[in-house]
Amino acid sequence: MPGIVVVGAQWGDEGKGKATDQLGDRVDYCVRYSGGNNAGHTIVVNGERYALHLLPSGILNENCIPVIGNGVVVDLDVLFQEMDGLAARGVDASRLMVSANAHIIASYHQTIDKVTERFLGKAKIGTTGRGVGPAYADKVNRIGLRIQDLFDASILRQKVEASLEQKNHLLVKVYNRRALDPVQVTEHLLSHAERIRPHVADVSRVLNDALDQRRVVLFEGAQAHHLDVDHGTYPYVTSSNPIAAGACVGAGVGPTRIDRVVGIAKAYTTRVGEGPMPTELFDADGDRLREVGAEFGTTTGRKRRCGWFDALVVESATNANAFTDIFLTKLDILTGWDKVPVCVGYEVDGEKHDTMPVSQSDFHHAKPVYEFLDGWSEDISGCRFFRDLPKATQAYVRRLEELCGARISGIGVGPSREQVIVIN
Ligand code: 2SA
Ligand code: GDP
Ligand code: MG
Repeated sequence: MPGIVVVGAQWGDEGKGKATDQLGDRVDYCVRYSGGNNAGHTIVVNGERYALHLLPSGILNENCIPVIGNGVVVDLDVLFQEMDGLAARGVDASRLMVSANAHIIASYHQTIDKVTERFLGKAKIGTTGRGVGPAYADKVNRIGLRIQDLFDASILRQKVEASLEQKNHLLVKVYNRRALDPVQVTEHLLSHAERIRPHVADVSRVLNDALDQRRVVLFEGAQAHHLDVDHGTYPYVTSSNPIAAGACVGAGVGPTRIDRVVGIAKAYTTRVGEGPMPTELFDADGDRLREVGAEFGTTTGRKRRCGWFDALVVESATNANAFTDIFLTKLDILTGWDKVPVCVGYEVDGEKHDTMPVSQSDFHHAKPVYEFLDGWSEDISGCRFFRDLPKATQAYVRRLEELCGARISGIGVGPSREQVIVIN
């Protein structure tokens, strides 16, 4: 099973970092293929917590080569801070490989991200403010900066000037801000050139050669299916393709290379930022899920919106990503409820739906139809086999499996590396 993709099945923060790490020492290459430092992947090893934003989670396994693919947008300041932070904790990041075609997040992308959100007011997306959307916009607009441009100062200068000509106009005339200085921006970017140079590689060739040799390559999705710019709840999405197919585009491997697609689903639902979420709870139950589940943004610290498991949301991700199996996380957080509601349908303006509606307006009005499953009171965080789980917990897992359309192959019962149940 050499080509494996890990994809969030909901709106992110399902525990992809932990699930990726859990595949651990069997993985030779761990590849980020989309997004940027908007991501926040948390891994707990021997009681130590690591929050990774740009580096692939495989960095924590010393036999694994971490790779940043062409589909990622890279803020070099953040990348080096993250590498230095890990080095200070004894984690060596020197084997990192970065695609020459990956795009760069420059300081002006962050500025534009923040002022646009402020300008949008109530219509805002709720971005992480890391400059991710504007960097992808420049990529598609063909005025982006690539890692390889750092090695040609005159090209870089021209590109920054061209890009800032437009942006300064917008900043000064529309947003009433100061213009940004292209010379300063270019000099700052060039100051990173020599440090990144030894990491730059032909990632597509490296990965295809590795797959030819039956090495295990794990493509680590950031964000999630429903934040995908094509398949998510547009416009309340991120600006890249986190879905499984995005791994091929964002790393340079063909679809025939992918053998397994693991959907990561939380045992309930969370979302951060704006956009529809039918099972969102606005009452004490929602607060309880947030407190017990520690549902606060790994990157921004924002409160995550919390609600019950929405089977239609995960089933739709199973459909578009062809999950071979699902890893169900944070099941331990559901301990202590008499009944656990699971959304099995929607009512939209009097009409019943058993799959996610095609129209986004309908999804905004969708009222969840719940099935109430029996809860359990036992602490399950020490369980390591499916048979150790209380009967009601087993029934909850089996029902989710039925509703989501893919086999559940693993369960998270706590944040630590070893708090996992593998189901064969
Ligand atoms: P952006 O910044 O342009 O990608 O924001 C667009 C939308 O995508 C959402 N988004 C995320 N949702 C969940 N988790 C993310 N990572 C961090 C985390 C988020 C944080 O791990 O907790 O710390 O707040 C992430 N990144 C982007 C975002 O909320 C917008 O809805
Ligand atoms: P990611 O973006 O999908 O990697 O997820 P985040 O790291 O943003 O958020 C998931 C959070 O849940 C992190 O704090 C993890 O340490 C934690 N976590 C992951 N799996 C489990 C689990 O099975 N149980 C519990 N209690 N916490 C978990
Ligand atoms: Mg996260």
